[in-house]
Formats: sequence, C-alpha cells, structure tokens
Amino acid sequence: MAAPVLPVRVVRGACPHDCPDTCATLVHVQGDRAVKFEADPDHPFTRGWLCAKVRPYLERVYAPDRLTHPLRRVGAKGEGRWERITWEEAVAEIAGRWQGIIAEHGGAAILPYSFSGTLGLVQMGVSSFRLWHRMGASGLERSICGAAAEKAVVLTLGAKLAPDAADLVRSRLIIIWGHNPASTNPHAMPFLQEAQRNGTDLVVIDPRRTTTARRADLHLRPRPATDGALALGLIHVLFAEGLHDEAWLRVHAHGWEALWERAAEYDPERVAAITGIAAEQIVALARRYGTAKPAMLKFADGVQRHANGGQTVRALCALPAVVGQLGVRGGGVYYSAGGYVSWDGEAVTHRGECPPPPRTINMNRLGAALTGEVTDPPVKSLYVFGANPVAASPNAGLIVRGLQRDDLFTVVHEQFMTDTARYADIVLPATTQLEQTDLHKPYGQRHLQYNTQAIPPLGEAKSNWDTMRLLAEAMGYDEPWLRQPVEAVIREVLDASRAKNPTLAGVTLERLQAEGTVPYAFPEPDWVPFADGVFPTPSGKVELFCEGMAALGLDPLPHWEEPAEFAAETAPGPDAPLTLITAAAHHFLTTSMANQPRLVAKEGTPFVEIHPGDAASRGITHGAQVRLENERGWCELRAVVTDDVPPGVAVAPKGRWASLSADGRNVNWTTPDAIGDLAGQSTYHSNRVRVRPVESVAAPADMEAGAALLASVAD
Ligand SMILES: Nc1nc2c(c(=O)[nH]1)N[C@H]1C(S)=C(S)[C@@H](COP(=O)(O)OP(=O)(O)OC[C@H]3O[C@@H](n4cnc5c(=O)[nH]c(N)nc54)[C@H](O)[C@@H]3O)O[C@H]1N2
Ligand SMILES: Nc1nc2c(c(=O)[nH]1)N[C@H]1C(S)=C(S)[C@@H](COP(=O)(O)OP(=O)(O)OC[C@H]3O[C@@H](n4cnc5c(=O)[nH]c(N)nc54)[C@H](O)[C@@H]3O)O[C@H]1N2
Ligand code: SF4
Ligand SMILES: [Mo]
Repeated sequence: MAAPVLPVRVVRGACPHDCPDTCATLVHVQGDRAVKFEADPDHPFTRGWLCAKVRPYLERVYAPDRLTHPLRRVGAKGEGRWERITWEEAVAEIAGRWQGIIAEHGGAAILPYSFSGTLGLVQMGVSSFRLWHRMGASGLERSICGAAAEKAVVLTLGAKLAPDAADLVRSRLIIIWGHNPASTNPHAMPFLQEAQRNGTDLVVIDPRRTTTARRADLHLRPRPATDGALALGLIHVLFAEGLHDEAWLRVHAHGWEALWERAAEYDPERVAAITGIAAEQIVALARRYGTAKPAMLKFADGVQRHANGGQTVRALCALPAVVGQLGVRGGGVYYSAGGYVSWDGEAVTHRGECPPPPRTINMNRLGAALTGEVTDPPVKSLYVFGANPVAASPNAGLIVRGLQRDDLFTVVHEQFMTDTARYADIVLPATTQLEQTDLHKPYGQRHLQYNTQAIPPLGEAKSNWDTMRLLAEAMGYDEPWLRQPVEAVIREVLDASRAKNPTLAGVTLERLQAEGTVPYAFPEPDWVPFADGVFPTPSGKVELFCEGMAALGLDPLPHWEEPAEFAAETAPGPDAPLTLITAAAHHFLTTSMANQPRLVAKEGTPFVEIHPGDAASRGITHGAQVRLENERGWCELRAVVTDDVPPGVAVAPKGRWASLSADGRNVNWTTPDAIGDLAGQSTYHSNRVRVRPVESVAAPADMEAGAALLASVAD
C-alpha cells in the first residue's frame, strides 16, 4: 500500500540575515519536513524573489554538517576532537564553570559575544541582553558594522528614516555612495533600474567597479577614505555657485553658515588632490546635484568602515540639507529605516532590575581583550552566539591566540562547526530560522516581518532564547522575564513599545501571527520622512553644526582627515603597500553561507583584485598565488588582475572561512582592530597590505568560477 500523502501547509516567515531587505518568505511543510522555501509573491519589496544566497536555504537547514547535538572538547583547543554530551551535561557544566568564575572574579569576567547571525528581536536582541544583565556580565560595544554611520545620521538628522524604495522612481538623480546594492540590498535594484528607465541619472561613487557601478550612468572612483573631502568639495561648489537652498537652510538647518565657512576650505583643486577625482568632475557633479531635483543620496555601511567614517557620514548627511532635499519625495537620504520603531529598552533588556553592566568591551578589540588589554578581571569565559568572530572580526590572528588560552572557558552556540566553534570548550547546536519564532524589524524597508516556526528543531538544536532560558534556570535565576516563551517576550516588547511608536498603532502579536507582514502605520499612505519639517535633534533642525559631536570631543562641523594607517609615508615601488578593501561577497552574508558547497563554488577560489600596473610592478600575473601581509598578519589569495580596481587599491571579498582555505586564514588576519572616529566603529578598510607573489599552496583549480563571478552576475 502506498504511504499516505501528507498535506502541505504554508508557513509565513522572514529572512533573518543581516541584510536591509528582510524578505518575506513562505515555507511549505509536509509532516515535519520543509519541502519548499520561497519568497512571498505579494510583498511589495520582496516581490516574489529571494537572493542567490538565501534561495537555497533548505540546503542550509538540511546540510549534512549541521550541528545537531552538544559537544565537549577532548583534544587541544582548536584541534577538532570532540565527544558528544547531552544538553543536561552541557548546561550543568556551563553553569558550574560560570558560578565558579563569578565567585572568584565577578560577573565582569564573563563576556557574551553576538552580532548578526540573525537580526530577530528575541533570538538576537533580547538574547544579547537579559541573561547577561542579570548575571552582571561585561557588556559588548556592538560597533563592528555601521555604528559610526548610525550615530552620525542620528546626530545630524535626528533619526534613521529611509524613504519607501518606490520613491526612488521619482528621483531625477540618485547618487549611490560607497554602497553596492546589487549584492547587499538586491531588492532595491529593480527600483533603481526602473528609475533609470524613467531617465533618472544614476551615479556611483566607489573605488571599485562594482556590479552596481557597471550599471551607473557615471562612476566616480575616489581614493579610499577620501569621501568626506569629496562631499565637502561638492558643498563648497554648491555654496560658491549659489546652488544652495538658503530659504530652506534658514528654517531647517542649524549651523549652515558655519558649514559654508568650513566648506570654503575644500575648493575643487584641493579636493581633487585629496580624492584623485578631477576638479572639473567635482564641479560638474555639484552642479548636477544642485539642479536635478529631486535628488537622492543612498549609502550603507561600507563607506564608513574607515578611521574617519563618522565624519564622512556627517558630510554626506549635510549634502541634501544644503540643497533643501530633505522631506522631499524622491529626494533626501536613503540610509536605514531602523528608526521607524524603537523597541522599549527596558522591556527588551530588563536592565533596570539588574546591576549596571560592570564594563563594556568593544567587539572590534576582541583579540586584544582576550590577550591582556582587559584586566581586573580578565575575560575568563566567552559565550559566542550568532557570530563568527574568528572569520569575521578584525585582527583575527590575535583572536585565535586569545581563544587558545587554557584558562579561557569558551562556549559557542552555532548551526555549523565554524572557525570560531572549533576553538570552543563546549559547542551547542543552534536552530535555523525555520526552527524558531521571531519578530524582525527591517533596516531597509517599512514593514514588520514575523517569522513563525515552521518545523521542529533538527536533532537536539535549540534556539538562542530557549538555550538562555535553560542557562538562567541552571544559574538559579527565577525572574519571570528569563523564563517566558518567545511569543510572550514578543508580546511584552510590543505592548511596552506601542505607546511611544505611532508606527506600531494596531500592531499586535495576533495580527503579526496571522498576517506575517505588517506595514508601519504612517500618518498618510505615501508618507515621506521629514516632510513635516521636524528633525528630532536637540535644535529641532538638521544639525550641520552639532553640539552632540562637540560633547564627544569631536569636531562639531564635518571635516576630513586621512586615516592614520594611510598617513604613514611609504616609498613607492613594489614594496609599497596597497589599500585593501574587503567588501561584501555576492554569495555569502559575511561568513554565513561561506560553507555551503554550491555557493562556495559560485564564488570560486578566494581571490584578490589587483590593478594591472600594481601587478606588473610586483611581478604578479593573473591567477598567481599572492601573499597579503602587514604587521598584523598575512593571508594568501589568488590574484585577479583587473582594472576594476584603481591603482593602489586591492579588493578581496569578506566572508571566507579560514578552515576552508588552503592557508587556514582569511583577509581578517590583516585587518586593523583600531577604532574609528565615532561610536567605536570598526575600520576594516583603513588597511594597508604588502602584496607579493608566492609559491602556490595546494589551491583548488577553480579560477573559472571566480572569473565568471567577475563577469558579474545579476541575481
Ligand atoms: N551579498 C551580501 N550582502 C550583504 C552582506 C554580505 O556580506 N554579502 N553583508 C551585509 C552587511 S553585514 C552589511 S553591513 C551591508 C553592507 O552593505 P554595503 O555598504 O553596500 O556593502 P560593502 O560591500 O561592505 O561596501 C560597499 C562598497 O563600499 C566600497 N568602499 C569601501 N571603502 C570605500 C571608500 O572609502 N569610499 C567609497 N566611496 N567606497 C568605499 C566598497 O568598494 C564596496 O563596493 O551589506 C549586507 N548585505
Ligand atoms: N574584512 C571584513 N570583515 C568584516 C566586514 C568587512 O567589511 N570586512 N564587515 C563586518 C560586518 S558589516 C559585520 S555585520 C560582521 C558580521 O559578523 P558576524 O555577526 O560574526 O556574522 P557572520 O560571519 O555571518 O556569522 C554569523 C554566525 O551566526 C550563526 N547563526 C545564524 N543564525 C543563528 C542563530 O539563530 N543562533 C545562533 N546561535 N547562531 C546563528 C551563523 O551560522 C554564522 O556562523 O562582519 C564584519 N566583518
Ligand atoms: S539575504 Fe537579503 S535579499 Fe537575500 S533573502 Fe535575505 S533579506 Fe532577502
Ligand atoms: Mo554589517
């Protein structure tokens, strides 16, 4: 007799990854098994398609190498020898070790480290705070990604309020500045293309000829980290030629005359010398920006991953104010939509019921913190979840050295045996998005996305929050807010947040569960940010001059300064270092997916792009193995010789797993752990490396896939 065919049910979900799009998904489930994973065809931003990374998500969920039960280290740290243990044993061991550490050193000796494996309210937000506050653990300064830009946008404009992507079609001019949406914000691309078909000019400002830049009407290629000067140069021309909107500035801007004076220092000739962009091009772009209205400036976080990133974004935010384009449909700033909803901090964290965090450790300094920078007490236990710092965080060699400390007790909660999990004492198996429930607030579109658990956890995997509930219980914490099921947490945060967030009017747990996608409640359907002329800053205006910056000991006016790493004099020639930019890979999300065979195959051999002139002077040929090296460390990659990168600049995508690379390293063995000018920002791209050819270590011969990628894919 044939087995009965089980009915298929469709469960609404949300892509959990660190991507502005937060796609709405549909999971088809038969029995306990997900049989199909697809985009919601009716969602106005997802529009029925998923990116190349997440389309094969079922391959991730059902990957044969998923971690499905807890493991205890039996070999040396990092050796990869494990024994299977039960959850009861794992939780008892972790709680026992922590209680001992707390008794001897205090809670500050425990450091939770999490970031963006999922962006869910509960599995990342709440899970990053509640248990740790209760424990009195060290806090983590979460500044690896876009901290400087977020702070600069909030200081200048008052809030992170991106427009509706559909408004891009109304723009006459769109400047994409240091941002590569073809890979990193793919659902914006159809809107940009539609705009171009309508006659909109698309300008891309990026040292690299990216997939996005290939589609632009104009591509300007500044020297890295000179964008602040370029923006001030444009402002110079706008004021000098009377293209500024003085009537608007008088009403809506604080310190516009001071900005005018500051910009006077950035004449086109000086800016040309700094940026490498011809003075005539600077003048021409300023004239275009001052006359083509509405004009949109769209950027993300890549441009600010430099030592001067905060001031750079301050200068970018000043541009639309100078031409009166804020609050205009199709104009303004398109950065993040994260400010439409502010979750109630107390409901998320319950910090008011806990001791104040004893200290905060900047996540970019993890290696330093584990190797002596942090004392009294030193970090004795590290708990990593939703992050892969060995492969994703800067100065990775130092992190590995820290993780090898015998007196450090490391727990990693993961879906896979990552570069970081390999160094754990205990590894806990984590659920994927199909096996957990969560609420997502996108940073690139304007709907809440609810993710309903679609299938039971694989093996013994547990969600972050369920694991924390177990750990809280084992630690003897009996606060009800450490015991709630996930739905109760979401309800509590929603209920506490609704009164202060008009955008949450009518949003309930029940509605989210029923509808999956719930648009924000705006005063009117086509609402444009800042159209009411209200800027939630201390002055109520756009703060071109910003006391908030001065209070931080920083220049209250935008200015440009060369990052220290670049300022050092270097002799020209084959030993001259190149600036290494390590931007997003098309088929990975930082290190997530960089272990999925089909996606790894699409990216090809780990590579670095080098300009033909730089290659020739170093004796590097296309396809040669090269070593990138500086005082922090080295890694080896395959050279792709191309004028897609300008002279003096090398580009290698982020995300590769060291343990899947022939040299056991990746680009982050070279990246700086220096802190940027604002908000503790990472400075990945303010990085110089010497590049030279080396004998090939057993590198796989799949250059073809890399070459195919460079020919540039659209999906
Ligand atoms: N496919 C894919 N998508 C992703 C990610 C991923 O890893 N892969 N990561 C996600 C995350 S975590 C984030 S934060 C976002 C980031 O989104 P983006 O900011 O769009 O991505 P990046 O590739 O980091 O940087 C964008 C561009 O900045 C350029 N750039 C670097 N330095 C400079 C500079 O000094 N001046 C100028 N003008 N340009 C510069 C790089 O060449 C790069 O093309 O993307 C998200 N989406
Ligand atoms: N060189 C270089 N490095 C960079 C950057 C750069 O520009 N250049 N960009 C930086 C940026 S912008 C960012 S945001 C960071 C991101 O760095 P990380 O936040 O460390 O992100 P990932 O590398 O994607 O690692 C996330 C991990 O979380 C796991 N995970 C996913 N979901 C869950 C879950 O529900 N529970 C648990 N326990 N685990 C889960 C995944 O399997 C994955 O291993 O990387 C930074 N790294
Ligand atoms: S990574 Fe971004 S584009 Fe891809 S499915 Fe997730 S939200 Fe959509
Ligand atoms: Mo990021």
